[in-house]
Amino acid sequence: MKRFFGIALVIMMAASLFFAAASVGAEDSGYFNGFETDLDGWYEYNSEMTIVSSGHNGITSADGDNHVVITPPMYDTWTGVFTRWGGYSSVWPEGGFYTELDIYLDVEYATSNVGQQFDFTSAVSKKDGDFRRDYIFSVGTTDEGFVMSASNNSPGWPANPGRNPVNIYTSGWYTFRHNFRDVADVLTVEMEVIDSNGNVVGSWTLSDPTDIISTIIGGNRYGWFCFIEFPELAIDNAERGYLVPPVIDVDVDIKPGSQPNSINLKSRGVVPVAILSSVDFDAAQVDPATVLFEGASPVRWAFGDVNEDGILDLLFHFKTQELEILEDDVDATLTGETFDGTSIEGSDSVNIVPIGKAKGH
Ligand SMILES: [Ca+2]
Ligand SMILES: [Ca+2]
Ligand SMILES: [Ca+2]
Repeated sequence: MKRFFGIALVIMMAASLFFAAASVGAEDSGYFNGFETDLDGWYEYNSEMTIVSSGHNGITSADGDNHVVITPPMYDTWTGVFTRWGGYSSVWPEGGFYTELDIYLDVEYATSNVGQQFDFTSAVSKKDGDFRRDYIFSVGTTDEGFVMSASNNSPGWPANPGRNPVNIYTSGWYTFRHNFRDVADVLTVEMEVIDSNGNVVGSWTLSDPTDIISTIIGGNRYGWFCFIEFPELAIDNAERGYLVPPVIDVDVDIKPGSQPNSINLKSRGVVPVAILSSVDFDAAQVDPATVLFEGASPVRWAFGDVNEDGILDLLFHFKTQELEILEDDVDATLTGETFDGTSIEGSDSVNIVPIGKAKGH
C-alpha cells in the first residue's frame, strides 16, 4: 500500500523540490559538508537531521568528530531530507561531475527489521533549469543484511533480479556515489557503492538515449532520501565535485606591445609572455612555479601593467631555445595553476620567422 503511494509521491516531490534554482558557474568549486558544525546545504523537509558525536549508538563518524542522524518523524509521508549540493545548476560542466554521500549500513539492525527500505537519489537538471531525471539507489533489509539495486523509479525494488542486486553482509560506512558522464553526447550515470576500504561493492550504469548533453542536460540537482522507512539513518561526508577539474581561460599576450608576435626560433634570447589580469581574473593568483609555455619554464617573472589598463599583469620571460614550437605553428599556449590548484590556460598567435630570413638570406 505505502509503495503504491510512493510512486505518485516522488513525482509530486520532484516538482515541488524545484525552487531557488541557482545557476552554478565555472567558478563554482563544488560542495562539501562533513557535518562537523552545521547542516549547511541540507534541508530537513519531512524528516529531522541531528548532528551527533562520533560513537553515538555505537557508530564512529565516517570522518571527523561528528556525523548526522536522520529521523523521519512523519511516517505517513515516507520521504526524507534533501540537499541541493550547494545549488542547482543548469550548466553541464565539461568533463562531467559527481555527487557522493556516506551512509551507515547496520547489519544487526537490518536482520532484525527485515523488509524495510530507503531510496536515495541524485538528480540531474535540464539546461532550462527544470528537473530531468532521478538516479535512485534502492536499499532494503534482509535476514542476512542489505540488498540494493539502482533505477530511475522510487520506491524501487532493491532485490529486483533484473537490476543486478548486490548484497551487503558487513556493517559499516558505504559511499553512495553518482558519476555523471558525457559518453558520445549522451548522459551516462555510473552509480557506485564503495566500502570504507575503497572497494566498489556495487556498480550500475544508467543511461537514456534522449538525454542529450549538448541540447538538454544541465548540471546537478538534489540529493534526496525520496523514500525512507528507517527510524534512524546515519550519514556523513556529502560532496559534489568535477570528474575533470575545471580550467580557467586566461588572456595571454605574447610579446606585449607588438603584433604580429614574431618569434625567431634561432634566437638565443627570451620571449616575453604576459598573463593579463581582468576584472574577472587577477594574474597574481597564478603560481609562477607551475607555469609552462610550450614546454618551457619561465626564467624570470615580474608584475607590471603591460597593456596599460590600470590592472597589474604578470610578465614572464622564456628562453626561445627551450620552446617546443614548430616552424608552421600559428599559436602558442601557456598553462599553469593558481595557488589554490585550479588549472589555467591561455593562447595567443605566433608568427614564426622563416628560417631563411632568420639566417639573413
Ligand atoms: Ca563528519
Ligand atoms: Ca603581442
Ligand atoms: Ca593590465
